[in-house]
Amino acid sequence: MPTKVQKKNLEDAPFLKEMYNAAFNMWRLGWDERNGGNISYLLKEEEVKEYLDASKVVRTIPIPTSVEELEGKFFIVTGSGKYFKNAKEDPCNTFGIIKVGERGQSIDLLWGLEDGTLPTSELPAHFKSHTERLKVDSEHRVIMHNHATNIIAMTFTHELDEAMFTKTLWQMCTECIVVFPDGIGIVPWMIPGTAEIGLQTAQKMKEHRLVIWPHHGIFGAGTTIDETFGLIETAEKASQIYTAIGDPARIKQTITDRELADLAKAFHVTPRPGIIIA
Ligand code: 2HA
Ligand code: ZN
Repeated sequence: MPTKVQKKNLEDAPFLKEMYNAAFNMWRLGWDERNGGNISYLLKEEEVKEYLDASKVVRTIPIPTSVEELEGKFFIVTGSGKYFKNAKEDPCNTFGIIKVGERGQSIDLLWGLEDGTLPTSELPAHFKSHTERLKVDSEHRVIMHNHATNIIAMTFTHELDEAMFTKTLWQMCTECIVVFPDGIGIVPWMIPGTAEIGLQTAQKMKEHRLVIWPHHGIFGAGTTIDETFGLIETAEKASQIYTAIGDPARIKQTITDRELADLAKAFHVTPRPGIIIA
């Protein structure tokens, strides 16, 4: 008789720990007040199957915007209305493990969201962004959204021109151009949670791993939770410095275009064209 392989305890899964630590840290940093923020993390099938029987579906949830390209893929996602403050203490209600169903028209919940809640309200933006990032980077796995305070502040005081915004951030800390040479995408102000904001965010994700929602927050994409968190953290730090400076007229010196070009060369990154003139 074939012996059934014992599944490991999901509470010990490294991907779950990464999720609750990221969510908790985003709250701790003041970026996710109340139920703000959401994360989705593409998991490998083998990874999920160590912990779960993928044929055991808890419930099937229809999704308004189909994502055919993601059919059969597994994700761990944050739940709608969840307070990241509680993420560490309440993982089985805060997070859900889902599999995208046939033709990407529904999702099967395999674990979590035990109180009956739905996955994040920003699922359209997450799914469409995953689709676009996977086209440009086969290692892509994480989409993260939060309400990074100084990024939001800067969307009131700075022009919302992508090239200008990117250049200002690059000038605020030496490491910025190295961490996000692809620059920042910015969508117009829109109603959150809609298919439209999801589509426009994903369009920007074709060329940028950071997309700003004016007066709301930021989306980041990356290959790991740490890398994605670090990307947002770096942009937020640059915005914090911009905001600490206050009136840009107070700036007496900055990193010059020549220096930005030298930095990019030294760290072997290609800055998005049309931003620095050197
Ligand atoms: O409620 O951040 O954008 C979670 C959000 C919506
Ligand atoms: Zn939000």
